[in-house]
Amino acid sequence: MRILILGGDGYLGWPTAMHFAARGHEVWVVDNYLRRRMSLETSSEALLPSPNMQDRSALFEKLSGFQIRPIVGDLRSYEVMNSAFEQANPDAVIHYAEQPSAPYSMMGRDQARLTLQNNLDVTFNCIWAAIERNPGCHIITLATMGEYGTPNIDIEEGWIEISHRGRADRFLYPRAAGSLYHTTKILDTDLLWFYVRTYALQVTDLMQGPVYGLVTAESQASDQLLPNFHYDDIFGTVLNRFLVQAVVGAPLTVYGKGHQQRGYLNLVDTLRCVELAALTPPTAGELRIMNQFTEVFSVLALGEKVREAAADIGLEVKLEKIPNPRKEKEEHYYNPAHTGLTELGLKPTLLTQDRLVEMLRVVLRYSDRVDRRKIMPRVSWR
Ligand code: USQ
Repeated sequence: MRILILGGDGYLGWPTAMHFAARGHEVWVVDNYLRRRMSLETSSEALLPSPNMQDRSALFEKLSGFQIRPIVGDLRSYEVMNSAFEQANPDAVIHYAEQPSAPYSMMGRDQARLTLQNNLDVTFNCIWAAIERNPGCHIITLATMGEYGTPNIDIEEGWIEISHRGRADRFLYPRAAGSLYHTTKILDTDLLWFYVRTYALQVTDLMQGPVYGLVTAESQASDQLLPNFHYDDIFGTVLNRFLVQAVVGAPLTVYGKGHQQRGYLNLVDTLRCVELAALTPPTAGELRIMNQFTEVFSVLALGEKVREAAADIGLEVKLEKIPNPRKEKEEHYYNPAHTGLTELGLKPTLLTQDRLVEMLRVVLRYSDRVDRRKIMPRVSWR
């Protein structure tokens, strides 16, 4: 397949590019380094120094023989999007090109506006490039489980049948996000759904939970191929943060009561899920939605797992409940469905003690780069 990856420099975009290239697909990646700039501006640099896309692509080609074609440009410009579509002529577009941080989107008006405009503009341009250039291409968007929030009923995969006054119909599952970032993902889904039903686009919306991990099959050739890995309060997801905190002997930052539950998945499963989606496109006029996670944990349960794994390699770790900087339910019902991707063939990479120890060992190699000032929450919802 010809695959165009929007946001190909990111934590998920770069490993996805290598994953597809190593399987013989033709891959183009586009990025404007927005996340790198935001990290600098907020003093939230990643743990590992990662070469830029051009250098990483060259290194990947040298080590693996597979090519990744980088395009540097801002996809908020329709010209850039159109030109990327022209060069790649994609069978599938994988859209990661969003401001991905909930805390960043809650810093203030400017950051909220950037998140709203960037995320919606890129999705809009992607839709229009598909309509005007490649109406048959499959758009795969990375949405988020956070669109659903934590309702007091079971969460379905995207859709729900509602019976009302003796009649029934199928609707998008009700959404109630907990940050402006998550709200932009709801707006993305609504935008896609409008264009799917009006222009018969083919779209897969993957509702992903927080991702953890850093090593994938392709990055084993060189640490320079590892994705950008954040442990700060703004761009780091909770388990990645806990791994770093454990390694430097900082107490694990459990927000509030720690009973918040989410559906988590390993980075390698993100790549596999996106591949499974790409290999089985929906029909024209279908918005296929799948919940993309493998295991549900509370924050406290995650912390306990990290504590136990760290003890295995002689690290003593404490959990510390700190005031929750976010507005979120700390005690709630959580029962989301997630059968779509397993039915397509996903074999989950579960969070075992061994895998945690493996990740801790990689992070340990970089422990001298950890800046402890980036660990405690700096952004509050209040
Ligand atoms: N949390 C802590 N301690 C920390 C960091 C987070 O207790 O040090 C808690 C949060 O309060 C939250 C949970 O852990 O209850 C998950 O937080 P997170 O920062 O790992 O994830 P989140 O902000 O929701 O966002 C991340 C990605 C986002 C993706 C989302 C999936 O940054 O791009 O969409 O995970 S989901 O959470 O399902 O919406």
